[in-house]
Amino acid sequence: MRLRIRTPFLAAAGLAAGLLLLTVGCSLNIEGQQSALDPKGPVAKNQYDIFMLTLYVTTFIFITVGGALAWVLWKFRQRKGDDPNFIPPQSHGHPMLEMGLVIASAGLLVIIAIPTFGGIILKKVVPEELLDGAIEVNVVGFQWWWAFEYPEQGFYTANELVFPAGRAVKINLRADDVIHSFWLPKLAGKVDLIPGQENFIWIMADEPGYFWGQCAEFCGDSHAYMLFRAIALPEDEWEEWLETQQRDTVADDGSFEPLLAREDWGYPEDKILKGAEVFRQACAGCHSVNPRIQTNGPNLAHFGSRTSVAAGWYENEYDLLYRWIREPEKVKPGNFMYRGFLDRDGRTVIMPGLKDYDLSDEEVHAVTAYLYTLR
Ligand code: HEC
Ligand SMILES: [Cu+2]
Repeated sequence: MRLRIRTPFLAAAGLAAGLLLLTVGCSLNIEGQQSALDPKGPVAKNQYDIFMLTLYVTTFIFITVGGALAWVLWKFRQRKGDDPNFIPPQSHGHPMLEMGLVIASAGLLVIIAIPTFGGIILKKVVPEELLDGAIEVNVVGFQWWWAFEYPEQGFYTANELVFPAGRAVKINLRADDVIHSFWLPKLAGKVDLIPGQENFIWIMADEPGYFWGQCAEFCGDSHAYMLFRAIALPEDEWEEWLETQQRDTVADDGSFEPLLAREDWGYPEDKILKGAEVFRQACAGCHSVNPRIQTNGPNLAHFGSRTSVAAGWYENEYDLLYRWIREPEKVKPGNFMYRGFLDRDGRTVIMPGLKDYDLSDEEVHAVTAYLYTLR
């Protein structure tokens, strides 16, 4: 008898524990790259505090309700010699107890609601004392990458959001194709980018740091590969970065020749010049290398100094960049590199003549090396 009850129970408990382990995700490391439990700025800290408060309140409810249930089950269990047909005296309601439970539940909800509303207001409005020195960035989400515009300085970049540590960053969130969601787990919670609607969030990093971001709203084939990086710099490096980003990186005579001094090219001259030619023919239709112009693909003006490739999916290393340019389809299924882009009605616009481009390995090597001269 005993065995018969215990075996299925243990099996179910084991299964539940196993499923739980599977569903908690890939990492139990609280300091992991995409951990929201390791806040590094005021907005994330506020959201973390609300999360912990909610966790405490719900743990309290779980223990009291679960404890009461377990106690009742134990106290009124059937004992040896009990008459199975015995019906205990019936009661119908207990107004004091019921009122008490309603009031207690409402009270717990209020405890959670007050800081939650505070948090909603906080993330929408930069506090007065942080307005001084705040910077502004326009973010547009695309399938499956991010365009970052610095409107005050008038330049664009992609997939890496750079900003000064210790200052508020006002982020205007837009989308043209489908709904995306901007999520920097260590700096701030998710806010959607919705076509036709203007959303806003602000972030701040307490210290300089390197952060991992992710699109957090399912947006099609390669949604899971729609990452980005955020880099909080010390003040002097930020000023330097700003200045560099606004500089041109290629000659404006249509040759796409890098402006970087030849001795710094790091590759044979003919290779780079060939790369420039490949870029002009096969890439420039979608990618601008002018920091002041945004086209259909990520702006590549200063790509050589970026740390990641393919919207934060790869590190920016030669072999990985080569692989991306050689076969982007294998890296990010369904992505629009070489395929065109989605227009406002969701139709794929194929760039004219694109399909005819079949680059040789040598050409891909040339253009890969070329991209590293754009700094
Ligand atoms: C039809 C338009 C189109 C053409 C042509 C095109 N690309 Fe792209 N490219 C894109 C799009 C769109 C993305 C973003 C893909 C993604 O991450 O989902 C991209 C991404 C990239 C990236 C990664 C950028 C980043 O910040 O992560 C690099 C590098 C790149 N392309 C290089 C090239 C090179 C080199 C060529 C020419 C051989 C080329 N592209 C041709 C549209 C194009
Ligand atoms: Cu997305």
